[in-house]
Amino acid sequence: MHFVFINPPRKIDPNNIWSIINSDHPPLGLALLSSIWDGQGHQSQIIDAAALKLSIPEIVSRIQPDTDYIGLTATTPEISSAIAIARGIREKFHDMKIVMGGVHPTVFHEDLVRYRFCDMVVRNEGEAFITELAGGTPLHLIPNLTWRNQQGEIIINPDASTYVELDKLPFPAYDKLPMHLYHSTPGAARRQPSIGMVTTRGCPGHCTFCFSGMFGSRIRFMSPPRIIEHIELLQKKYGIREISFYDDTFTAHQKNVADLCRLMIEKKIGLSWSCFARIDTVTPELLLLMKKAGCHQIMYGFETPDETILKNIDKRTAPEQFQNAIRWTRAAKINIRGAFMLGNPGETETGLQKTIDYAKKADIQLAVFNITTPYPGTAMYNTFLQKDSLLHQNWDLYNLGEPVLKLDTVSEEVVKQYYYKSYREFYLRPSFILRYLLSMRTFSEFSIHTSAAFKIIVALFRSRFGALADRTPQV
Ligand code: B12
Repeated sequence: MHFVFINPPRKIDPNNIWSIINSDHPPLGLALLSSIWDGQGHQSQIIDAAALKLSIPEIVSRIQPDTDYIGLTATTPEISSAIAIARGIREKFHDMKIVMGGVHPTVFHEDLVRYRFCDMVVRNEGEAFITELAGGTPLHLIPNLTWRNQQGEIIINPDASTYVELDKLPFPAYDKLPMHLYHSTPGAARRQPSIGMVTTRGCPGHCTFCFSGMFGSRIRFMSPPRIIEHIELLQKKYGIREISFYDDTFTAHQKNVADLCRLMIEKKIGLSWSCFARIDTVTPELLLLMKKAGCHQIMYGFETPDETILKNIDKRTAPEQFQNAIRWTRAAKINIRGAFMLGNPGETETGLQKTIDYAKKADIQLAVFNITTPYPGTAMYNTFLQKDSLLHQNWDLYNLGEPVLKLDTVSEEVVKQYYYKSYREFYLRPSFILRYLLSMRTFSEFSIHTSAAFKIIVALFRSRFGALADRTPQV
């Protein structure tokens, strides 16, 4: 049987800063499912329409009539693209079975099937579904599946009782992907070619803005030897020289990270890398070891220096902890990319300025400012939905650059203005520009970062007054 997996193209306003700073990351979920499907004796293809920048008609024209299943993945801002692809395919091939999965379909599984946007939705992890379908298990016995039977009834199968063990998974089907097109976020990679990797699933955090329900609250890890095997494959086959570890909290299990670093050093793996971490999961010793193993940048989610807001979003960190994490990281000679949120519940105009001032004063080398976005499935989304305080449900605009929350303490116009102000104030400081230029070590590093910086500056000036986008829903 033939499965075609599709990563939808991104629909993002070119003035949105994320259209410039987003990485091109391989659709690892789809690539894993493709590996499993082929491993059971079937065939599959992956169309990474996001990396290839394909239009909907171009995607539809690549589908062969003998395809049995179409598999679409979608985050919230990608769902309208996924639906448009499904419609295009339906018009041409009436009987092809369309399956959706990923974060957004997991939350809206019933609606997507009920309104016939697709035939089935796989909730949460997709590996068990693919294994069962490939082995011929009838649909009613496949866990995590929401589907429509022949009578047109919606059936919601029970949740799986277990999660997958990461070491037991095959490698993603990299050979089916346009590997030359992937790269890390500008500013995150020192060397090219670079690529993103995910070595854990689940998150012990409780942040109200994050959808961590997908993979459960118990965090699962790939073992250090398996991570090394994976890295070696990427190095040998694709010449990868830098990895961005996109795990929600790479340092959640300090012993695992320390073991991985020791293995990297012992095996002279010769890789440069960056990761995401929580400020309360690092120690001076761990940071020194990470540096020795090739880590040159950590992204910390500081979010805000305001203690009350940190409590409102259940971040479970305190501003006093920021300083230690920054000092230890810089002492280990690792750069910091700070992530900040603007427009959280309880935010005021003075608070917005305080966040920007904090970012400018702290010893951090890069900063990312996002407008708080309550993704469906999160506690924040549910709270604001219940009190009728979501400004809109145009999923295309759930992109971290448009206000979604109606706040009593600050208007959406002010939040949007401070969003652009944050980038202007942080990045257009002469001291920042000089320090940044001096930190470039190679011409390729210089050209990659400078072209991204140039695009950001153009976007900042074009959107000088931070007008709000048209919110008419697309779907
Ligand atoms: C790497 C990453 C990125 C990368 C690449 C995104 C991508 N498309 O792969 C970059 C930096 C580009 C990115 C961008 C954004 N991201 Co992001 N990202 C991640 C991150 C950290 C890892 C993704 C990953 O590779 N996971 C590992 C793979 C194996 O899991 P998976 O893709 O979910 O697939 C599994 C299941 O979902 C399921 N499945 C998925 N698709 C399908 C399809 C079928 C047919 C089936 C059967 C099953 C199935 O099976 C897979 C195997 O179990 C996740 C958090 C996380 N830990 O997953 C956030 C996450 C997906 N991102 C998030 C967000 C908010 C964004 C942005 C919207 C932010 C923005 N700036 O606008 C953009 C969206 C742009 C885009 N195209 O996605 C949110 C999504 C929330 C939401 N409801 O949309 C997440 C969940 C983070 C969070 N906790 O809030 N992101």
